[in-house]
Amino acid sequence: MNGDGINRRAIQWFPGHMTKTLRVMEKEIRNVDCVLQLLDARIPLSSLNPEIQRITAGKPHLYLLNKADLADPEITAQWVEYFHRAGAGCLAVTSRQGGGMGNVKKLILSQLTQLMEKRANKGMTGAKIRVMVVGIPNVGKSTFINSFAGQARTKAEDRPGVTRGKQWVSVENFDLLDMPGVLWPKFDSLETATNLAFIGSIKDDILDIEELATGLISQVSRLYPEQVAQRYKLDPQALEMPPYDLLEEIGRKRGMLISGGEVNTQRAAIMLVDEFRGSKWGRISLERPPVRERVEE
Ligand SMILES: Nc1nc2c(ncn2[C@@H]2O[C@H](COP(=O)(O)OP(=O)(O)OP(=O)(O)O)[C@@H](O)[C@H]2O)c(=O)[nH]1
Ligand SMILES: [Mg+2]
Repeated sequence: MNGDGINRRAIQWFPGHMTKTLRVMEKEIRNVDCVLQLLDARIPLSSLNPEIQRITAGKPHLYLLNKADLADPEITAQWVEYFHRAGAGCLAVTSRQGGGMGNVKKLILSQLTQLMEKRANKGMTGAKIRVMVVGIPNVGKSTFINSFAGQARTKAEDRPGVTRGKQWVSVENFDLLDMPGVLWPKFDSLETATNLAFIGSIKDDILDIEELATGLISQVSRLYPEQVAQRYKLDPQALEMPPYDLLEEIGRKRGMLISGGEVNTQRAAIMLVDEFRGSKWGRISLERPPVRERVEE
């Protein structure tokens, strides 16, 4: 589809350092008691890394839907229920605001009751609980660890690829392992790839910003038409325009013109992507849980 056109080959991002991270993870998994996988609350399934699932299978595994402040709260609640129905521990959190960390601690402890009992029987009550924190690039792993610790202990910035090597952080009776963000070598669908690009988990330098912006605006216009129309003062019908025309229209409205009265679509595209990521469009979930199948009686 070229209207929403993001090229599958261009979007696949799996540099050598990610292969290395997966290897480190394979080695370190033996040294931890449980895994916390951070997912982006706006795209819980697209941000769930199948390579992490494979490597960490066999260890207690919890899911945190991070950046819940950016997602549609109703949809996030549905996702939490979706994970619970699948028998998985899951919480929605906003690491940047630091709330809810007490609940995360409780959730970890509730998953590890057997281990704690075993340790108590051996008189090892002082042993720390080792937790590996994993997830896609830029999902907020380091920010989460800083919130959990109540102070900045790791470097966190708004771009993928900030954490470059593993780092242990000790907090009370927990040892948390911060890992570099990692994707996987082959995305199962173009939708997964574009979702990851929209939220900023794929390096923007390798993407065509106009393709990214047109893909984003057409997807969000389908899901949250009022929010897009309101933000850019558009008639609801305008959202039905081909995405590139819509990009031009928005750029024109914002006065992003170059000589001859043409719209600077590059600038408009950068603005759109930045505003979406900065939650200027409101709280938006790009992905919804699969419709629940009816259980046969
Ligand atoms: N709005 C919002 N932003 C968040 C939240 N958590 C983290 N961020 C932001 O997301 C960006 C990335 O955070 P990091 O903690 O560096 O992400 P990371 O997963 O460690 O990234 P890598 O080390 O690059 O894989 C930063 O700008 C954070 O401030 C959150 O709950 N809400
Ligand atoms: Mg990090």
